[in-house]
Amino acid sequence: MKKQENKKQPDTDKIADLKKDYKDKTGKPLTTNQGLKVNDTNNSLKSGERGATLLEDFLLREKITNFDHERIPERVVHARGSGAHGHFELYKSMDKYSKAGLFTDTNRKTSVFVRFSTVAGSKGSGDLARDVRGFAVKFYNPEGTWDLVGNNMPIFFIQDAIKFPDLIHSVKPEPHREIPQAASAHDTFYDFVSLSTETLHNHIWVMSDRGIPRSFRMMEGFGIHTYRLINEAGKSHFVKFHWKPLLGVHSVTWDEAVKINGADSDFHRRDLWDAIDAGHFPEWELGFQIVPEEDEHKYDFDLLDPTKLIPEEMVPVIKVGKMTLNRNPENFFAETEQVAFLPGHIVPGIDFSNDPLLQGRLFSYRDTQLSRLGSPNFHQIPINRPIVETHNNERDAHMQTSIPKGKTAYFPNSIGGGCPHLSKISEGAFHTHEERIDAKKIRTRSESFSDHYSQPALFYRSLADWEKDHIAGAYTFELGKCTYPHIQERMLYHINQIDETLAKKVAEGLGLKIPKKIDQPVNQAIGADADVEKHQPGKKKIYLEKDPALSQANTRFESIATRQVAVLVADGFDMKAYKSMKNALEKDGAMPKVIAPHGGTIKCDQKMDHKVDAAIATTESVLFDAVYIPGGKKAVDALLKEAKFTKFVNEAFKHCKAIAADGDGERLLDNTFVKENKKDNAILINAKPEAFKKAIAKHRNWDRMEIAKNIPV
Ligand code: HDE
Repeated sequence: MKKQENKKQPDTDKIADLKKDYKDKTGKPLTTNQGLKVNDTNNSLKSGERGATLLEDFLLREKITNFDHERIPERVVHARGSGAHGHFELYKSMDKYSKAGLFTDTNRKTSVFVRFSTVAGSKGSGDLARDVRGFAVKFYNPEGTWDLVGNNMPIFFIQDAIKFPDLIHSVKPEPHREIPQAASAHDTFYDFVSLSTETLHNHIWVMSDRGIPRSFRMMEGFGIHTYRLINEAGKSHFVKFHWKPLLGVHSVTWDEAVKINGADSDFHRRDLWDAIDAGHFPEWELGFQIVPEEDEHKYDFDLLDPTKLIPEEMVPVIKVGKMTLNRNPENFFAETEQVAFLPGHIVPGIDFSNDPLLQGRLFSYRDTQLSRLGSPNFHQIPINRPIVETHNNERDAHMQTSIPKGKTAYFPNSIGGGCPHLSKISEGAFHTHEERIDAKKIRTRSESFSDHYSQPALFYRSLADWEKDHIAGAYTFELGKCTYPHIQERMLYHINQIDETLAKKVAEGLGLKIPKKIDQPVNQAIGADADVEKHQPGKKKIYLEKDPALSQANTRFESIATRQVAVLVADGFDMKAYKSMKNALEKDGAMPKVIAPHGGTIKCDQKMDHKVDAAIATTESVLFDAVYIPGGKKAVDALLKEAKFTKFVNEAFKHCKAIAADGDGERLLDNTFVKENKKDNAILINAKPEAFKKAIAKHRNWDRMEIAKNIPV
């Protein structure tokens, strides 16, 4: 991740297009929407100084009417999100697999707009909910826009789109009292999950650290469904899309997540904005997992089943290019809120598979924009407008902003010279891959979709001990919030099918026994007339012992760029120690922030003033990745008088973060739980800044976990 000067970023094609709609009010007079200059926007027109307001007051009416209609419906799912602009560059031509311009032309800088989101919460909910994160990318191509609308987990909860309303109704706040907000830990969700065993794989991912990322910039992204790539010769390969963050995949702990939501519920939104604003542009590599058509049936799972991933051990990810996000939106509503992603937005060289979840999505995303953005003309909104001209015979409708010329709006025509005219495939027209189909029309689920325990078990087996421990904690917390013992037991039964040790731990936490069997059928994902026995999930299969790519223990740990380091100081702090640490951290892109007993400025031992970034009363330990105490006798005496500094360090220690202290700084550590644990690898006392940097790059010292659990903060 390179630090770059934000202002110097050249405009992408899409930014140049958006600039046509920028409105800059600097130095401009206030006018009505008709351009009339206004001399008073503070007083309405009245019948006398103390009289009633007059209906005539068009200024009042325009201002209030606009205000009354400011809100549009929030997204029915993924309501809370944050967006950014950037570009995608290809490493080398992938023409062997796809004829899409963005996968063949290495000279291209494809404009992108990305929106990250949580799923269940409303627009104003906290960023640190335990949830799936949306990872939606809009590629503005000269051949038309392609949307890759994915998540930060490689699989989904359900196998058929028709179940989506049920899934979402179960996780959203319960309908009678609209509780809880942005949380899956409640009765209806576990009722649904325990009766729909296809959900168990995505569910265990949500229970893992993937459900509480440290940053949007430190998440993987996945297209989830199997898609097709089509080359110039018309040959099709199956593909899964992956986004790999160059900063690695990192998460916070549940205790932090709960506290971050209170301390800064915009934590992820702010983190993305600030990083881009500071020139630390987040980057992801795009990867393909390619499966030749002839291998479609060679796996123990069905490629069309969106609850299954293809282990990277079986099909490696080929890195094909890099996406960089380097510009924040100008206006949240105009861009991030109004952007409309549709999996059906496709370009030649990419095509859909028959995944029944994807097929349903192809309907839903266009449909939902009609109530959210209000008109089939939503594609004319600047952020949604393709970078190429569009022409067809669709006409009129609400908020039509273009002025199509001519007499004809139908095809074929001769009056309009046959225009807009059709194009040949050789001229770039889209052509659906001609798949041979010989089948009955039937409402059912393929039996090949019935294996529901093998992949959650593979995921769990592939994790490090600390990750497994977090999962046990998450299940215990979530199921502990479920008030029906029969649902808790049903869940324990399923967890036991995934892993017996895990089930034992969770059962202990819940104070329940693991049932040997439960009321059949468990898989109610089938219709009333289906053969119930046939669709029961079979016992887990082990076709691969472990897939290292599934564990965050195997991610990248090289960089400390953008890591927030709290520097705890008071008047008289040791400037020499501070400067040398600050310079060393900043050299590698970390962001030291001065935290002091009060705001404004603070004096070092050289009597110089230093700007305070946050008064201790206004910030919390959970907002930082590491802590440094530069020392200075007078300063540390002052820090010891303020209990929140001690709490700050104890929390950082509990959350397994790197902590460094120089000189007198050690006295603050001696007032905390660090005192008994100075041999810890990520506790650095009078050590070289390099050692501290190494510890920060490791993200957390999970070896401390057992001690950390007993820290009562
Ligand atoms: Fe979505 N989803 N979804 N979803 N989804 C929406 O579209 C839907 C699914 C995803 O930042 C909605 O414009 C159905 C899978 C993201 O604007 C809606 C089904 C994946 C976003 C919708 C799914 C996603 C959405 C709500 C089951 C990962 C946010 C607003 C068939 C591959 C995009 C909107 C943004 C948003 C429907 C399942 C990802 C209602 C019916 C699987 C990232 O159309």
